[in-house]
Amino acid sequence: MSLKEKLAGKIAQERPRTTKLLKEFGNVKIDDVTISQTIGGMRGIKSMVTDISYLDPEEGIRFRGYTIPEVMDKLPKVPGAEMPYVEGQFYLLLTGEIPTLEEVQELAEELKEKRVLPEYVKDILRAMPRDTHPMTMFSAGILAMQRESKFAKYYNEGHFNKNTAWEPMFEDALDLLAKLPLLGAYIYRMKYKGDTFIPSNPDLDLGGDFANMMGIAKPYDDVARMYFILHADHESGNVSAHTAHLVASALSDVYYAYSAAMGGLAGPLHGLANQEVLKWIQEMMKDKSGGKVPTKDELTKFVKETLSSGQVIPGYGHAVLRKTDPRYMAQREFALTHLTYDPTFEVVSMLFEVVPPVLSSMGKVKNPWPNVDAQSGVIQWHYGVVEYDFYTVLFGIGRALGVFANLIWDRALGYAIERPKSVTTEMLEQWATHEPLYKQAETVKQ
Ligand code: HAX
Repeated sequence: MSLKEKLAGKIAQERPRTTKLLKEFGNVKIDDVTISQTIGGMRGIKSMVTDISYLDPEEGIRFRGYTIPEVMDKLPKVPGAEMPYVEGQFYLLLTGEIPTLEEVQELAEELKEKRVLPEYVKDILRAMPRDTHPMTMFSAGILAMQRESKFAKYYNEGHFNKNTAWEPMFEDALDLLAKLPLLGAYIYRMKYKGDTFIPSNPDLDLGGDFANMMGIAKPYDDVARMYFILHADHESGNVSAHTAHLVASALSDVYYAYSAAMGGLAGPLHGLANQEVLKWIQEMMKDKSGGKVPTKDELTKFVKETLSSGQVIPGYGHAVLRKTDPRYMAQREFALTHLTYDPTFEVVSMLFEVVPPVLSSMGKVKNPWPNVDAQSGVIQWHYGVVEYDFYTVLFGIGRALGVFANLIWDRALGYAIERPKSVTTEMLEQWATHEPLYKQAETVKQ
């Protein structure tokens, strides 16, 4: 059975659950909202639905109910490799089922047929100044391909129907997923490797082919697979996933939604933190410890200096997590096994000891522990990807797996256009002091 046929069966099973909740229980209250949540980035407000992944503050992420070690153990492995197929993670996120090797290979073959980066995308990238950030190029490349959208065509030709709208979304998702590694590798080789390109190899899986096109030898293929699988999803409220959901809720297609999401991922408080971590460590080693691994005291002093200059410690803290990110631990485990002596990894490990007590002593940081970004850059650096402003592009390729699965399900379950309500500062002041809200009506009228 093809992935699309399997998904069609799952959608038919799931639709009545959503319909029943809406029709019979639509008025059941699930949350209250405080002023600090409203001003403070809607933190913790339960207002989105997804079955693709769930982030428990203490335990970390589960993909379709599976922990990271379970996913790594259960997903079919690429023959001869340590890590599973990235394609298998997409299959799992989309269907909730661990695929068989045969099912993954069928999907991998389907994606291989779509592995072509249009020439006009290359022309657009080449027309951009070379000092453009790779995330800007990545987002622009995705947006440029919007003309290929099967969903936009289906809608424009007047075929829109709530029952079938997920199908062209599915097609767009597969088309774009197959092209993202090509787009990323093209940007990398154009920007940093003197316009020398390595063609895609149809014998390789998605992760293996990405390593091939980057021009990096084994075990970078496994690094790529691990990286894409770990970054696939982090439930729906994070900036990139939420942006994609919001944009697609206006019946925009996958290309528009994902290009917009990449603008959010490029922010230093979100995906760009992985580049910030490496930059921060390298600058510290250069300026403070003569290029050597600093002592624990030197490192503590540097962490405190960073904080007193008003900056955050990149790679530490999280809006939902309250423990060390299991994505950090998975990468740390890989680094402990594979990275023979690496001074940057030694500093990353020292930071794991030094930073949490310093952040805790500030009294306001809710989570002093490392997140995924504290560890990912050092592995890339070790295998030769020393251009750290490229790291968020890698995150962008991986994040597509979860975001695309969500966008397909959003359409399948007919989720509505997003339109939360805003209030004025004056209204908040009235609520705060329990004064009557007589002015509210007037403000709304204006
Ligand atoms: N260093 C210094 N201060 C920090 C901090 C850190 N790593 N993490 C939180 N704080 C501060 C906040 O800035 C905030 O200070 P103010 O009240 O003065 O504004 C206070 O502690 C409370 O913040 P919080 O409730 O603990 O955290 P938030 O939910 O507001 O923010 C962030 C979560 C991830 C944005 C935050 O921890 C941060 O800026 N971390 C560093 C950047 C980073 O690593 N980002 C990547 C996160 C993972 C991710 O999305 N990857 O893509």
